[in-house]
Amino acid sequence: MGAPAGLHLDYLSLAEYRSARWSDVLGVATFDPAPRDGGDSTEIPVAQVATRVLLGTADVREVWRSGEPAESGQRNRVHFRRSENLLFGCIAVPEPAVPEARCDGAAPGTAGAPSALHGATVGAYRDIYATLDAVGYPHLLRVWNYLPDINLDSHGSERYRQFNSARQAALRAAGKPLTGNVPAASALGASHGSPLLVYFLAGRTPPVYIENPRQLSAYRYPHQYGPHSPVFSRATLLRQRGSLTLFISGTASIVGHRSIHVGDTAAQTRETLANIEALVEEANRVERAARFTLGSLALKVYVRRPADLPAVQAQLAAALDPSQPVIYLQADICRQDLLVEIEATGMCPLKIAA
Ligand code: 3EB
Repeated sequence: MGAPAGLHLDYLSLAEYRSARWSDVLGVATFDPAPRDGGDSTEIPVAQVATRVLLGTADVREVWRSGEPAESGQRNRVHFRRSENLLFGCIAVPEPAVPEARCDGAAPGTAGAPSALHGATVGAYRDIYATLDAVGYPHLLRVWNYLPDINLDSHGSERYRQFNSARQAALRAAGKPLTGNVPAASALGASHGSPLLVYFLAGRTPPVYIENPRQLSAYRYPHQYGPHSPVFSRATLLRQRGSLTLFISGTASIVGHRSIHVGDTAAQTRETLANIEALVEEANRVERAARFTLGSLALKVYVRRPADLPAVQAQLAAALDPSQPVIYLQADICRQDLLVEIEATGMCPLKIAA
C-alpha cells in the first residue's frame, strides 16, 4: 500500500512503532531516558529528549513520516534524513563542564563572560544552518529546543536568557532574519546534565508565518524578559502537494507579553487553549477556509510540577476530543511563573486538482 501523501505525526509506544514497520520515517523523538535500542535502523535520526513522560508509556515516540522515499546523512554534528521536500534533523551538544576561558582575561563563570550554554547554542545553530544551506532545505519550519536547568542563574543571568542571546547571535551570524520569517519553536527544560538538544523540520520552500492576535510577537518582547528577545513565530503553515501542516509553537498563559493566572494551573491551561484556538482561527483566516479545529490537533503538553497533571488533564478533557493524540511530559518552562505549556500540530489533506 502506498504511503499517505504529505507529512504525518504519530505518538506511538515502542511496540506499536516496531510493528508498524514504516518505510517512510524521517525522524523520531524519544523522551525519558529511553533505551537506545529502540528498534530504529541506524539510518533514522533519533532526538533523545531528556524529559520525563508523565502519563502512559515511558517509551512513547514522536514519529515523523513524509510519505516519500528518504535518505539519511550527517554533516558536522547534525544527523538528518530528507525526502524530496522535507528534512528532519537533530543535534546534541554537551556543555563543557569547565567554563570556556575568555580571550580578554575575565574570569570564567562571572557576569559578562560567555557561558558554556552560549557556546553550545551558537555552535548548534551554526551547524544546523550550515547543514540546511549545504543540502538545500534553507527554511526552518519548526524547532524544538531542550536545555538543562533552563531557569537556573549563572554568569549573571538566567540560562533561558543566555540561550535567547546565543540563538539570536547565531541567526544574525548566519544572515537569517530575526523577526517575521522565523521558525515556530518550543524551548523547554531538560534533566540536569543532559546536553543541549535541538531537533527540527526544514523545507525547500518557505512556510507561511503566523502570529497570535492575542499575544505580542515573541521577537518583540520588551527587555524585561531578557536583553535579546526569543526568536520564534507563534506558528508556521506549510503547504505541500496533497497536504497542509500547521505547526503551533510552545504556547502558554501569556496575553500581550505578560504571564497571567500566576499560581493557577487550571486557569493557565484554559488560557493556553484559548491562545491555541486563536492560532487555529488565524491559520484558517490566512487559508480562507476552515482547515483546522482545536479538536483535530495532536498535542504535546509540558507540565512543570507533576502534581498538577490531574488539573491540566481535567481542563483538556473538557476542551478536547477523547480520540485526540496527546502526550504529557514533565518539563521546566522558560518563565518561572508558567506552570504549563502546550505545543500542537495539525494536518489537513488537500484535494489535488486532477
Ligand atoms: C512564550 O510564549 C512561552 O524560546 O523558542 C514558547 C515557545 C516559549 C518557544 C522559545 C519560548 C519559545 O514566550 C515560551
